[in-house]
Amino acid sequence: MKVEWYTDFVNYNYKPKKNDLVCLYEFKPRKGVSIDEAVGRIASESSAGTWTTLNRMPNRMKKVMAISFEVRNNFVKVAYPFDLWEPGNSPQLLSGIAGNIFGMKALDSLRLVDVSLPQDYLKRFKGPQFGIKGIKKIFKIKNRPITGAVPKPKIGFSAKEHAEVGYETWVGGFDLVKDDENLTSTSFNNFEQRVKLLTKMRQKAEKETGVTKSALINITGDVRTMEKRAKMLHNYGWEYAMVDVVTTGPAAVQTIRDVCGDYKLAIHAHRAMHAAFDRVPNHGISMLFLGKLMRMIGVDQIHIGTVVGKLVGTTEEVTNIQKEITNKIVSEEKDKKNIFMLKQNWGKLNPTLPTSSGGVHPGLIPDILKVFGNDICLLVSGGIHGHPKGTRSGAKAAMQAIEAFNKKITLEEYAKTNKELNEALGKWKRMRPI
Ligand code: RUB
Ligand code: CA
Repeated sequence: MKVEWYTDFVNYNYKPKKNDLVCLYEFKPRKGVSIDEAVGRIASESSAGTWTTLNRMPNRMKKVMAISFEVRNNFVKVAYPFDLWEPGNSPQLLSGIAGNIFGMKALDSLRLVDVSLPQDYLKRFKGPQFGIKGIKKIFKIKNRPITGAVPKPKIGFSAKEHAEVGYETWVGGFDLVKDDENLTSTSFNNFEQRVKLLTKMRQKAEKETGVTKSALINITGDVRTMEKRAKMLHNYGWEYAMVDVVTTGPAAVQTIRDVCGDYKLAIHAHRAMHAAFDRVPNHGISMLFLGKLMRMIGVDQIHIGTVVGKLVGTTEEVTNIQKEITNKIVSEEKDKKNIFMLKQNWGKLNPTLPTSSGGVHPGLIPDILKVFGNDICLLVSGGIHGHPKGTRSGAKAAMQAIEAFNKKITLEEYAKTNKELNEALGKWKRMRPI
């Protein structure tokens, strides 16, 4: 008697339909489990299967069964029928394609690499409210990155000290002052107080410099708290709300996207915790997927890495994420051994501005701009506050490094006539922190 029906979910002649959602997984079967059995399990457990054959099985069940249809080395493409998905429900998408399958005993490891989303599915999400053009318009910036810094250390300053460091950052030439991921509202640095003090300091900085300054203030908390905080930011005239999108989760981000739509606030997405599921190469969920999910839900900026800074992420990985969140049409990328990403048409959804951050200092800026170009939000924190002459000089040094790159002059040459850059290079040179 047949006990299992996993291979009913495999069909190598299947051609995906226009409205199928297609996932790319990297998989490693446990010893003794065949490829067909392995990929059948992936499709089954993420759609309409169970571990054993059943008595009641109407024929129309076939219409909601996912099909593993292409295997290449350790990669499999799985097609999911459109009807499986509730329109506009991002947590449900994860419960399916990124749910139980990671725990199956039949696989030693499994990684969700990418998903190709049909137009009709994407249509039910808002996507970024401002997009790259909209964000650049806030600051009237054309040919350079948007610059920002977190007061460092990342938590510990009072609201007053935080706003003072922020002021120095702004007058040094930076556009943004950013909260760090673990600063929300503490006994020593209360959210409301921080907002009020930053508002005052920004007025002063804008008056003195004559240009627009803004902040990425962290509203992270339970959803109701985030709503209140977003409202406060709106009332005080801010342009952005920052959210830790992994720790709060896609459902929360989706709600906050609606709230921020009403308040005309751009969303800055910090990705703290992403490395818990994307760092181990063959298991978990890729950063590419997270970036894609967040563009779909609608964040305006998201951290994607630096390549050269203190945190993990190779050039290939990071540039693929950049493509995914900024291009309208993305094509499949593969070589003889690996499939890196699937094709995607983003239709009318705005792009998300990549944010590059983590262990950056002026000496690394040319390397980063070489990889990303000028359409990024560049965060340099320790790398300005650790400047021998302090934050303001540090911000100047970073701005000088950007100028040097865009004028095609080496940092060392530019430093001859720019003393802040010279001092920064004296301390850090071109070091790559780990
Ligand atoms: C940067 C910092 C950010 C990380 C996040 O500080 O603490 O939270 O960059 O990492 P510093 P990522 O500039 O002093 O290193 O952007 O890779 O998610
Ligand atoms: Ca941080």
